[in-house]
Amino acid sequence: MIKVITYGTFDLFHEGHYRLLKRAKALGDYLIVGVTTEAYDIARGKLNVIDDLMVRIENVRSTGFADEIIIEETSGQKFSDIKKYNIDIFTVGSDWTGGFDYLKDYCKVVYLERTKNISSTMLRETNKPIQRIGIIGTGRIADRFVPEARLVSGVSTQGAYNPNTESAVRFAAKWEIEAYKGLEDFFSAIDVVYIASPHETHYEYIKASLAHGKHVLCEKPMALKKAQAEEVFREAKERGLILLEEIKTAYCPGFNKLLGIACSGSIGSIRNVEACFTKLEKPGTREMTNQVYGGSFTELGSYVMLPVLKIFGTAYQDLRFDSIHGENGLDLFTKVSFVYPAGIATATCGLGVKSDGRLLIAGTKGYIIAEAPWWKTTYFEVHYEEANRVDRYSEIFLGDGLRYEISNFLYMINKSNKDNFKLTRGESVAMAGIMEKFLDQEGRSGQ
Ligand code: C2G
Repeated sequence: MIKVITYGTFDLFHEGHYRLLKRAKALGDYLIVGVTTEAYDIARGKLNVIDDLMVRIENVRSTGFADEIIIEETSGQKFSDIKKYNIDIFTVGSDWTGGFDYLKDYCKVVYLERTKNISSTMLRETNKPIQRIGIIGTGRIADRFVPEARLVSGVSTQGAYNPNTESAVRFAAKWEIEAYKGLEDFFSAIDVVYIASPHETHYEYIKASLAHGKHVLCEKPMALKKAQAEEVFREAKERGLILLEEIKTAYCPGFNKLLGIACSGSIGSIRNVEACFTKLEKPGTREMTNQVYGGSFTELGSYVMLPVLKIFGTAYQDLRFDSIHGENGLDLFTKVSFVYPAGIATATCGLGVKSDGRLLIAGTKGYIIAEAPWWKTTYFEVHYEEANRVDRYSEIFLGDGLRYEISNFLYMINKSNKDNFKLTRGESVAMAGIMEKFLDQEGRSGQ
């Protein structure tokens, strides 16, 4: 008798799960299915699991493919289950290809092709809150997005569009999703859009997505002109759609904890914010060569403006930019100085100058310090006048962190909650306005 084992969360049970179980059963004579517990999903960084464990077990049972159902509670369990149940074949979907090769010493490991299409008929009929994501732009950030999206229950990455079809096809093959050659085909196959194309194309893609009735999650900087940001938010509101700017820091738990403490009064009234983020970039990249939209501020400015706007708001009295430029005229290092009625702030970023990337928030009773990479906040300290009095805070930051914003986006869609306090429309509009002022000063206003 050939014994097969597979594992999964099986949340919002869909045809991808059904087809996986059917083929797993066909690999042998006896199929054991391990269903993950809530605690294990939390531990392995899977967010937003909706169905209760009992519901998920019942959904697996009702397929009729499982001869035995067990629960998966810990990360080392697969190894011991294989021995305990005398397993011949371990199988899982191909989105995990390579991930379980370590089990090959103990049994055969088979990766079954992931189901690319979750049909709209099924979603309509079962009323499942699964959002099929379409990605516009297939570069480096999109590559980070797909594995993160797999760890958020309730979304399924359906496909990608890039006017450079070759790039879309390569990307889709890598992630086992569809590639769409035309935008119309793309929009008709998906429910929500993630825009990860070059900065200057965001505005047009947002407009097109909204016009097709799609909710939008757009990479930073969402817009490079204030009026454009206002226009797309107005458009989204009129159509009852969610439009959210992606700045991963804004959605991560550690940064939100830090803001909560900063604003709680424990360091008194806040008078100064200094945020710095530098990342040495190789010559020849888009960031270092695009004469209109490249440079450090368009690339990293959103991160460093974020804590300033979060703490002092968008009503600054004065703003000043100072930059160091490279030979091609692009800013290699930029410092923005803000003046507010009750405080001052600097937001510094660089692609060609390395500095101490830290976030410092100073108040009348103490200060908060978060070292680099504070934009993925996992640890910060609160210091007071008495040098030996230090409060220390830690928080998790899972993977590349994009799962937090995907989860937030999904929450807003499912709860029809158009107001996102983690990054408000007003803050996104203010950032677009500052980008616009900067590009004007640099003499590269673009479209
Ligand atoms: N699956 C699939 N096609 C999809 C979605 C999922 O073939 N469109 C497969 C997955 O590859 C997995 C199974 O269905 O084999 C269950 O998927 P999930 O519930 O998302 O569980 P997962 O997070 O993949 O758990 O220990 C847990 C396992 O390692 C996998």
